[in-house]
Amino acid sequence: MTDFKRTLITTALPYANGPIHIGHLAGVYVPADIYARYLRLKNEDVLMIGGSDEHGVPITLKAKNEGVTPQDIVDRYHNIIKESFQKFGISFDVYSRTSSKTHHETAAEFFKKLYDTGKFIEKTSEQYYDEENNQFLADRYIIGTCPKCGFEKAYGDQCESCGTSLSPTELINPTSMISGNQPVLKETKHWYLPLDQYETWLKEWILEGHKEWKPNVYGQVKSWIDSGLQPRAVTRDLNWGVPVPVEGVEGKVLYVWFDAPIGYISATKELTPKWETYWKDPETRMLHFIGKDNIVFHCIIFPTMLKAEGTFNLPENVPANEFLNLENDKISTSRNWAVWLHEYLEEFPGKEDVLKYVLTANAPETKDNDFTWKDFQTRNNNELVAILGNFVNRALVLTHKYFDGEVPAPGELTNYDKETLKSISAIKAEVEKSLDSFRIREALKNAMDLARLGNKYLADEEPWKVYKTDVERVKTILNICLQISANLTICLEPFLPFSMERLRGFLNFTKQDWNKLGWTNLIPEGHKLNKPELLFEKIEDSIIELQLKKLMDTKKANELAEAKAKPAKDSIEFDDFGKIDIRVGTVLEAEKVAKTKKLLKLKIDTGFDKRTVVSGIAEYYKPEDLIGKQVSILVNLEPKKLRGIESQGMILCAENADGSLSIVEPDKKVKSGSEIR
Ligand code: B3M
Ligand code: ZN
Repeated sequence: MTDFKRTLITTALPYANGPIHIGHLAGVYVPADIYARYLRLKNEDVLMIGGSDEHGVPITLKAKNEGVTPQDIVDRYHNIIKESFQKFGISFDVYSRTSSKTHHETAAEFFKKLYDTGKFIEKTSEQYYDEENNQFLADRYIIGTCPKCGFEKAYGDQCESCGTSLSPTELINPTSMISGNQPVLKETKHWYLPLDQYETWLKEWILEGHKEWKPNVYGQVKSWIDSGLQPRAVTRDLNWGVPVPVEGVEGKVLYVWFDAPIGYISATKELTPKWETYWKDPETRMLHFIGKDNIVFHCIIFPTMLKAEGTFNLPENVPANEFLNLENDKISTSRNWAVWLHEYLEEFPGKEDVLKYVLTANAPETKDNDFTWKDFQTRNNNELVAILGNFVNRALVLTHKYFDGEVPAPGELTNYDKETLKSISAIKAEVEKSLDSFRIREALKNAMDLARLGNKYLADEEPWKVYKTDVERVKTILNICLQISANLTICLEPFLPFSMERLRGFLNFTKQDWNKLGWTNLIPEGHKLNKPELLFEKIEDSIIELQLKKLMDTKKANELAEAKAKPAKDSIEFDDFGKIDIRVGTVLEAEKVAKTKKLLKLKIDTGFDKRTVVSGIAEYYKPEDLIGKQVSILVNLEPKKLRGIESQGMILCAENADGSLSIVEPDKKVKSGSEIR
């Protein structure tokens, strides 16, 4: 393996058409951040690159739906995303955006070089065109039925139901997302990257040369290559994006997946004049942190672009993650099924690290995983509070109690003391081994072993008991506990940066390099500690219930929105309808029927009599709110006894998709007894 001098970490550029959720965090930003912080602690030369992906059809469609410009949309979400990342402590060295001038220039230049050196093939093909709007329909501008699974809302580039990637002409019953019309086929010219010509090289470079890549990444790449690569269009007929930099070409832009990864280059350019060192010096190691849906773009298409250009480095590793689900359901922006970062930050102030911890402990590294609020609570209460927080708190509080907050001098060490101290270095080695192979979840577990070690040592040694008989021994025990605490501030720094900063505050201790992890005299005797506070707080059931309720409300709203109206019943003769006598009545009295949940007893003025009706609307109306209200009442329905009360007719209600009832009321007040027909 090459010895690298520096590392360039790129993180998938989120689309600026919605805020960040826990799926993005767990898949990309939290692991990348941990890794970057780890390298920085080791004083390595590292850059972490991020930015918003501001092109692509979903953004233009959202703008259209809202009646605003695409620029309005990306400005809005870029700002939300950038701010939430910053508050959450994702330590980008630069967070840029692909609508920037530098990016437009960089992407255009990149395309131009491939164009000028004949790396593309030009092809004219028939593509769908919306005649009403005079526009070609790229990717998501077109929906239809998936030829593979029959899903009716498959996009022109992919079916989200079965995951198949599609081309628009494969869709059955294609429909334009703009006009709703059936589109027509029309000829258009585009530039293609001939991936097929790079197949042999890709096989050598990845399948032979990078067998160390994660099995989920390697496997996906292999199956793409094995099924044969096709030339891929890198331009689109659109007016939002980087214009195709070819003389005389108009109304065409670079395909979003062509320009977006170049965004990593543009962002580096914006950050440092030394950007070329990070992109072209073979002693720089490039890592792409992404989610699994981006694997083909980062392992096949972008590397092929870089190879075709010829002067850039290729990625050394692509530690892609699988997906995170939420409470057993796929996270979805459009269905609002997510925990949104900006909302979390508001609802859980000061608990940034808790979310980082849970997302790492439960990271979808090898398979899809589930985030549940119950697990969030359990990990906080049983791990962060009960193990880490509890240990450092007792070490600090006891030192204040017995030794006035001064680090006591250790006496002679027992074998157990020595072994405990030796374990710190062993833990360091484990954390490194895991982090170096991108097993971030395992690394967190290794790092937490240090807190477990301290907790166990303290519980075994019981200084609060020993103090009564042997104060000197207590000095040694607490010194060791404080050395472990100081080591924790290094060991957990990449994972829990805000909490470790606070812990350093309690210890009155400055930030140390990673290489000091394992030192057993980090804090000298006589060193004065500060007064501690609790490092983590318990999360109560009520907080979790509130979050679950929020999700239940979303679920209900989605069910309502997705519910389909029942088809119409068989037709009837007009005479049949004529038999039904529906009148407007006015409610005179209303009361609950004793011992029932659903029933109300109503006295109704029908215009020609006053009668009693029992109605199952008690869950939706309070009796007092009904008095004086006009209702529709079926008056020639055979009377029926309900709970011993004779009901003389039926109040008509609309039944919503969720089963709730709403009284059908005349639009204007009319005379009681008016016929409804
Ligand atoms: N914006 C897709 C995504 O967010 C895309 C990533 C670009 S990385 C260069 O999943
Ligand atoms: Zn499908």
